[in-house]
Amino acid sequence: MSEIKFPKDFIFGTATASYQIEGAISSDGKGPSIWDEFVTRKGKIKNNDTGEIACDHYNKMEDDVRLMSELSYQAYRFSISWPRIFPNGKKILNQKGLDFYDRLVDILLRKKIKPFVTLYHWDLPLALEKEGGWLNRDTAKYFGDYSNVVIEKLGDRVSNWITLNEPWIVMACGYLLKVFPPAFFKPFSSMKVAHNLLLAHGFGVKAVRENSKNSLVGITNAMMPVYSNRMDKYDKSTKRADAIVNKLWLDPILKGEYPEEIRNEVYRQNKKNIQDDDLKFISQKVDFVGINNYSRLIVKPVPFPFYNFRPVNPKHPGVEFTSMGWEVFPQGIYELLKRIKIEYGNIPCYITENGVAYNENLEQGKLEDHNRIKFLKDYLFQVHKAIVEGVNIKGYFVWTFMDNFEWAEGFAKTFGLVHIDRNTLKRTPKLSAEWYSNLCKKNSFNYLDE
Ligand code: IFM
Repeated sequence: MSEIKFPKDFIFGTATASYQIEGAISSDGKGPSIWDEFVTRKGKIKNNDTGEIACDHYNKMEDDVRLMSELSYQAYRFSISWPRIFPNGKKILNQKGLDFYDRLVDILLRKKIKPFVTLYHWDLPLALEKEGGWLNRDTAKYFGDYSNVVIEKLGDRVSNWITLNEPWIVMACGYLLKVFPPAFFKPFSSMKVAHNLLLAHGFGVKAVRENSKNSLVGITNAMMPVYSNRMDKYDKSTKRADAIVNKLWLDPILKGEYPEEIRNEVYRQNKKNIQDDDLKFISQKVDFVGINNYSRLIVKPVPFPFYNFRPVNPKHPGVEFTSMGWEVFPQGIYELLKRIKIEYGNIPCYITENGVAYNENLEQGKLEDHNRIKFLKDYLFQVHKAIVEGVNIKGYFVWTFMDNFEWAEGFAKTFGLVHIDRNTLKRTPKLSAEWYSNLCKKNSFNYLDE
């Protein structure tokens, strides 16, 4: 059977994030985020790109939503820029910032596009970084205050909330690899960062429960199946990698405890930071989990304390990589989904991001990205297989609606269904945008045709 049909109420959407698309970094009273500062550091971003203009979505929002609607996309996952709402991270509200998202939600609903709102997709107010950022437990509390304000305003119309996007990436890229702000190397306080992020998630859940009774709330994690480079055994460092990459961000929330493999280290690094009821707070009931998946992780053991693994690239014949250098590994999404069913009680889940960057250019005004369509089909085939096997998957979001600021890679890497001309900012749907549009309309796709 080549027709792949999804359940009737399955939701297909696209995803973006504030700093990656909005631009207008100081318009209407917005304060600086850690990214506004980081992009000015020499050598940190490819081609010295910045999010100053990005896709200028702040000014082109109505046109962007119109295009989404013309393409029949059913849902839109976007994030709120915390420093647009609280320029200094706390206390003094910037009403104009809040009004922007208020309008966005109204316009989406008018077009019958379901909003999924992420409260934190990496643009921490710079003022809070100066007070210690995610190393400071208070940041989690301020996140709760900010969330209360946003949900109080939008919670009468938005019914799906995501507290944090990919806390593992926040920790790994910001506090280990130095490729994202604050660009520290702190392997022996990274578990403090993790705990404070999880606490922030708890404050986000509480804010949803208190301000929007009918809403659903979850967290979005970057998940990857972890393999050993020896392929023959699941050794200690592979287990450790899996505990840090995957379990650390789900076990405390869904099981109320840190994973056994790393528990001692988590408590050691959090001696004065963890308080008695924290795990109870972190494990308040969530309604779904979001999974972002692009590839898998293969690791080799190294003699480094705690972080005793390093990633390695596969070399087997036929292996394919995207322009990010990530292995194309569709079966990985299936493995993760099965794991959610088996290990986490089949909680409802969304694929909140999946997609691909390839090197590509418009040719005579068109972009025929057959490779992206193939990628999406292969991953969706695996998602479908998991649904057939009883995994409770509610929806799927392509990363991303339009080409945008890909963090340290600047604009060099394009994940969008819609091409953005970097000079004119003209939006041109790629062939994949049309293909996805058909999928949204029919709720199915044919594996063999386009
Ligand atoms: O662009 C990012 C997004 O912000 C978070 N998830 C991964 C995407 C691709 O790198």
